[in-house]
Amino acid sequence: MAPPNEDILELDAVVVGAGFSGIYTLHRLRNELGLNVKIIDAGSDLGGTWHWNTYPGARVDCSVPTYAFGIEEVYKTWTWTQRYPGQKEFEAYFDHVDKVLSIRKDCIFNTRVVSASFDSESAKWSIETNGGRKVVAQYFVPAVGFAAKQHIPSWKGLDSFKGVIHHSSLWPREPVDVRGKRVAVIGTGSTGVQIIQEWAKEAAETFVFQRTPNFCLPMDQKAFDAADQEKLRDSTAAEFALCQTTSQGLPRAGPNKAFGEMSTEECDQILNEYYDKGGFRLWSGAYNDLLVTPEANRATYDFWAKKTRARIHDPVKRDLLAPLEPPHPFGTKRPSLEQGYYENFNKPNVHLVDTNSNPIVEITPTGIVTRDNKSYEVDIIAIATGFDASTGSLSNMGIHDLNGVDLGERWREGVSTFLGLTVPGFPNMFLPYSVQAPTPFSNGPVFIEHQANFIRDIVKKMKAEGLRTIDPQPAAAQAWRDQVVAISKMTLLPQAKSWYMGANIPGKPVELLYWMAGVPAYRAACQDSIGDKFPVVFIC
Ligand code: N01
Repeated sequence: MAPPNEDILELDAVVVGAGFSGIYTLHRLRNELGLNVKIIDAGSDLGGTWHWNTYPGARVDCSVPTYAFGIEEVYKTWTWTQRYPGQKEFEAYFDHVDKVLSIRKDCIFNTRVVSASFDSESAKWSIETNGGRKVVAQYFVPAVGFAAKQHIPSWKGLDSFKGVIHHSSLWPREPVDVRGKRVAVIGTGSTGVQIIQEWAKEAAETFVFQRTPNFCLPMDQKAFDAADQEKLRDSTAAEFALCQTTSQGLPRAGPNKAFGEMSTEECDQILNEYYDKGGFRLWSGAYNDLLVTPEANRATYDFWAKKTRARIHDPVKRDLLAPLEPPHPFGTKRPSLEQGYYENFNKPNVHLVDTNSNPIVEITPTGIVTRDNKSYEVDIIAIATGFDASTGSLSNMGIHDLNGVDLGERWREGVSTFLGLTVPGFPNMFLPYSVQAPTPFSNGPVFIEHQANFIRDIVKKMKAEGLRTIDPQPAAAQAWRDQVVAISKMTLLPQAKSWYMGANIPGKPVELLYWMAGVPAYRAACQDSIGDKFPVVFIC
């Protein structure tokens, strides 16, 4: 037997990414099964998306205490200061997570995985990093989230800008001072809205470049006082338990009536109540067919537009921010939660540039030029143009199948997975919080916990049955893909050019990237696959 090569790190499992899904997976495999596991992360610390997204105003818009680890030792020893905490509070939270679960000691930071391939003979993944380090492991878990690959449009002159310019998720850790400056924000998704809210407070002039309006809903933000915190301590376990039963993994049940089953008065009452209470209630739906029935959807849109238009003084801005005719059905692109977003546009120094009518054609050394030849001179630009969601990062990591074909190549015409977690030809690879799973239609940490538990259960089963590898059957993946497509066709989602549909990236196949039938049904499908169906859906 050849002596072990000391330059090669030998592990049971390699996890890529130190965010919620990577940490959960490490915790389950290492702390519960006793596996030798390491996380590799390109960043310098824990947090994943909460490590990278340091842009001004970065804040979660899914509420705590259940946007968090449902691990008792973690939540019982942590106190939140507000319902929707900001990025800094998450940094402190991940520090706390490390104190409780000892995660950092098994992390390799500032390191990027550049290739991974499976060797059938040894039944191990061989992984290489940008520093030339080699790691081998039986299990490979790219846990990179959906927002790891930035989308930066290829505007002419982008590199020529002489001022400060950053993509939102490559933001410097030291603050960018906008006082007295002319600033531009390109993009009005969740990120753009949060930056605009911050910059409009301090900048001399703020130019907002909007292509499609975001149907923002009021954030029901709340600073927790000592009494609130005490109450939360008592209720958190029950809230997490409730999350296990609901469709989106949120601590509230969804609506149980369809639009057609409600009277006009009942609809009005509930729409008003949900809007006034704030949060995503209106998106979760006043009725259960919001994303299915065009009339139901239009009723919510018209209600939202009326409420929003009343907040905007200027008629031109009003028609751009909340048009009478919706550019896409309500909720088919992700709405944001706002705090005074629309009122910012009533200030004379906050300008709205419509890049739908006049796209950006060039970035110059001093500003931004649109197709109508208007030039906007600015000192600072925030590029808030989003991400090549989910597939972008996985397709660029150099992951190869048993025949040496790259995962990006395999997905060139469309995504195919089994359960959104495994891919035929990539044995012992698991993809938490990724494609063809409820990912962005769920409360992230709660949903991720299901997937991490499933990975743990499958590894446990393999150990118990002496299996070296599992690989999903191509037929099982085809059937899963067919389900994703069939569910997509039942909804209004294909009517929007959203990142959910891959439609925000030029050349990316347009298809619904996620599985829309809810977390409990997803969990049941996972359980089925390791029960009686196991020999049918997996090749061992
Ligand atoms: O990205 P986005 P994001 N020229 O893709 C515009 C999560 N998140 O970073 O809509 C001009 O949503 C684009 O216009 P259009 C959350 O799940 C959560 O904001 O394609 N404009 C759009 O306005 C979210 O959904 C939180 O027409 C261009 C914007 O850029 C996801 O991350 C906070 C353009 C991109 O919006 C992504 O959000 C932040 C071009 N060439 C993010 N290309 C919270 O929890 C794109 N745009 C609070």
